Amino acid sequence: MIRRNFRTDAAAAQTFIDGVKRLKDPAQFPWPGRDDLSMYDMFVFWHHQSMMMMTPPDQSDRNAAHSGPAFLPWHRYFLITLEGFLRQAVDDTNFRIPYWDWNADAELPDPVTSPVWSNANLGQFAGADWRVRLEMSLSTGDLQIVDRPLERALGQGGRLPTRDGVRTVIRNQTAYDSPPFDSFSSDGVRNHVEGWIGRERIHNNVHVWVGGDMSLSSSPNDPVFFLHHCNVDRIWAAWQEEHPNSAYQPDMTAPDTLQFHRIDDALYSVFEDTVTPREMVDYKRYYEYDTISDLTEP
Ligand SMILES: [Cu+2]
Repeated sequence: MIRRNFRTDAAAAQTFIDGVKRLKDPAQFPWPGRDDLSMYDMFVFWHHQSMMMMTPPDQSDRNAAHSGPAFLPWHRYFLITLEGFLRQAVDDTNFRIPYWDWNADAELPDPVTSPVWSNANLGQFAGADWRVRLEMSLSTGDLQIVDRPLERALGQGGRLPTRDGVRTVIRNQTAYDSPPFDSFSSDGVRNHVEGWIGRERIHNNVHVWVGGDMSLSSSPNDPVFFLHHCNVDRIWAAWQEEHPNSAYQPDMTAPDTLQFHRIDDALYSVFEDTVTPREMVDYKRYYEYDTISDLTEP
């Protein structure tokens, strides 16, 4: 039950690639009630919907899965759910999503030349076979049906975060989050890792660096979304190991305006199940990482 390094573990990388291709196929994994769409496309819909749900509705910063405390547990839940479908797709109960260690690519003279983007790896998803079927409309913001290849703009904007920068955030941020629990002024590891404050702009910067479909609310169209968020989750895991006495915030004494983000609130889901941030804290119930020491050593 180990999440491994996509860059150095060819078997984990290939199994991930095989799995997402099967999950993307409406014949193998149909999205019930939606003609010609697959369960993979359902994850694109779910992510987009989370961004459309402002929490609370009278502001435009915090939504059900971003710019607030639930950012880390919501994406952990999102990945665990996809991981379950991938296990079915590849028929391997031990399979776990690999992570993209973009700190390693940041050290290359030109990160675009990373093996991650070779045609044997993620480069193949920018070809004719992988189709984007749902995308965020740039004019209305709504989700619309399309049929086109994936778009990327590697390295044309943004910057891959440095390992030193990530280590500094993990070491220095002692709180999980802090009032007002938004993107503008909250201190704590969540806002630094999400990338609204600090020098590295960790999670956001990688979305911008990949560009194209990764810069939209329909960003899970690019399979690298899941490898990227696996590494974001690994940073949270490393921080949890470094700060075992720092609790998730906020608890249930926070006002209703923080619904979807308090520790025992249901995370926004398209499924019937009720999963809370508290249930996402102990990730070792689901998986472990092959290493986190690269993020915690001085
Ligand atoms: Cu997201």
